[in-house]
Amino acid sequence: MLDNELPTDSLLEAYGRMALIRVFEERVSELYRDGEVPGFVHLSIGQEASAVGACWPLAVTDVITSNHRGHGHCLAKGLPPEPMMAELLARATGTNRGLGGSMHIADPDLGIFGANGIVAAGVPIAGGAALAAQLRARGGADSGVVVSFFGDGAVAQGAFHEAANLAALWRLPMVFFCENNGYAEFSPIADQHPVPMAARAAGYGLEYASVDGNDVEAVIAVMTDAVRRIRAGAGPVFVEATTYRWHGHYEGDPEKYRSGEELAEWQRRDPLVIARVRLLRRGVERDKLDWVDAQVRARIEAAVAAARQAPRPDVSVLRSSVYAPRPAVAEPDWKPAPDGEIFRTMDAVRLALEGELEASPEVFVAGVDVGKGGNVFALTRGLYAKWPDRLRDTPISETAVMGLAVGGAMAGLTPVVELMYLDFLGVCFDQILNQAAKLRFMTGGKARMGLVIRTQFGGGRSSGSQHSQSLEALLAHVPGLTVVMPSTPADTYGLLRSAIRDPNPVVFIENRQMYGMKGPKPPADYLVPLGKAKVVREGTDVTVVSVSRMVHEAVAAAEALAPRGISAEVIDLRTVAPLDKETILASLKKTSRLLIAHEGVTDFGIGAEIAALAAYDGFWSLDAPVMRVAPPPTPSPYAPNLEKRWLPDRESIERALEALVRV
Ligand SMILES: Cc1ncc(C[n+]2csc(CCOP(=O)(O)OP(=O)(O)O)c2C)c(N)n1
Ligand SMILES: [Mg+2]
Repeated sequence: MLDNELPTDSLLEAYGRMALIRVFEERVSELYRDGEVPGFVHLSIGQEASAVGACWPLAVTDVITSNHRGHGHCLAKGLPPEPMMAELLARATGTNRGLGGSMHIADPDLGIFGANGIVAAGVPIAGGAALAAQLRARGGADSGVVVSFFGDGAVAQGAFHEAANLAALWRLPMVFFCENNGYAEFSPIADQHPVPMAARAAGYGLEYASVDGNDVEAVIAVMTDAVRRIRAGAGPVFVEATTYRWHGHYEGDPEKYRSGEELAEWQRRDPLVIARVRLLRRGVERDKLDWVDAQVRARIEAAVAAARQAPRPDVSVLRSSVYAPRPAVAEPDWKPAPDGEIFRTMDAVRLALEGELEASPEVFVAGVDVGKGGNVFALTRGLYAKWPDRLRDTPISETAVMGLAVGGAMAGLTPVVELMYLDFLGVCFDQILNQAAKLRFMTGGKARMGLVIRTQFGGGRSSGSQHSQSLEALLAHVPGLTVVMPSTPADTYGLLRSAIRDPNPVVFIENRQMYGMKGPKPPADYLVPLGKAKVVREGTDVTVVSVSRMVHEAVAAAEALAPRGISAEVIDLRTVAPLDKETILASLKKTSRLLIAHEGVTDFGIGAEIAALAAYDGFWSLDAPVMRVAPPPTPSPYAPNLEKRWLPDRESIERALEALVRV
């Protein structure tokens, strides 16, 4: 018996699983050609042994992440073909309720954290799932394991690099499973990578194993060994499975980049034929194998027939899938006592984190210097000493950090990750824009995505164009995100605690100019509802809508105008998105005039959205044009005199209000 050799009944089982993938995808190819499957389809025919072998040692509770070529991975992990076929036919009964399609098949309950339309995006998400497994094992020997599937092309992505570095550093329980099929889209591997995969793995300190990806017994042997050792506490492993896809990169690919001979060569190494020949040699009757094939065919035909009969998704699924229902939080009726305790915004952040870390063992905090370093603004000081395993200092790898949040949330943790400056959004935007914001939607509401990204911004101290930006509009434009910008220490505390308890991805944006600001300290159980604005100053002549530090400038402007007989009402949005339209419209009805003041540049900023709300829903209330006070559309300048001109303040708001009430 060879080292790799499986018991015959196990090899027969593996053969059946490969046949299921083959027949499923052959049928999908036909349905795509006939126009029954819309969108993009990438088939893995020829690669079945790597999918089946990689998932072989996994339990339901273990996790995989996949890529655009993910049908085989999902079936091998245990997803039944019936809901998957229904998904491809865009039916309500599909795995993702018709909101995902081929590139986004997922079922978190089966440990399938998703195929993914963004190359390499699943790898940092796998890191988050692996952190969850590591935290839950608490140093014990029987850890859950995560297998991240990706192609040779994905190894050139930054997301891969950050995730590999972090996993090796933290010894996360995961397998980097590279299906090297020789091509990334149309480009051969030699045009993509200057060094072999083994050299890359060594560069990260990852253990490396290569395997014939068309030999299911060989893949099972390598993976069984790797997974056993990882469960026992060994670090992550990079497995390179050499294989080949028979179909084009996508269905319809003209395949100009490869020869018929090359394809024929690989087809002679068909993973199903290899397994079949071995089974025959080991005495399994040909009839038995034909029976397995016939069973698989019948099952797939029935899946197609059922999917065709199934209803199309109802339009209501669109709205219901974006946000998870928020827990009811009432507006607090706390009134600070005149001689009550005072605290600073920075204390509010620390105390809110401390409260939530104490309240739930599922909460963890990760980011650059948030642990031992206590954060660059000293916001998390002291927390690491209490929870060394849940305060995680990370390398400067913001994509990997956001992946920890996405994968951790899907695995049921409550991640609170830090983006040191809001400006650094650019280096990790995919994990926020395409993963955190969309995975609940694309899984038809199934994926848990309760996470918080804490960050800060704040112009006015010559921090320059790359450390000052108020980018809330960029985030508010993305359906699925909740964007919070508190303006007081008490709100910071109450909103941050609510954000951590919220089942949606929340970007929590603090203003660093206010970290030292003092204000009344609310009781420990103080919560402020998300999505609710607050009238912070009542008035009758004009409404000012503002957010974050600009609220204080707006209130100061309103106070300055009061002696001149101008009564301005000031609304603090607190949550930018979703926007509290009711509070704005109710105020507008009273005052008939609207000014919006914010720190993000004027053009395409949140003021434009609020102006559109007023122009349509508030049209009959308006007695004057809507005005905006916000910086001009240039990056923020360094020179203090220029920045002072650039940034709105109480004087510019006051001037605008005076002009507006005269219209
Ligand atoms: C970030 C990103 N860049 C480019 C693409 C377009 N694209 C989709 S798959 C692919 C090739 C991926 O190659 P590989 O990782 O080797 O996987 P394979 O297709 O060979 O299975 C490309 C370029 C994408 N979806 N995402
Ligand atoms: Mg490839």
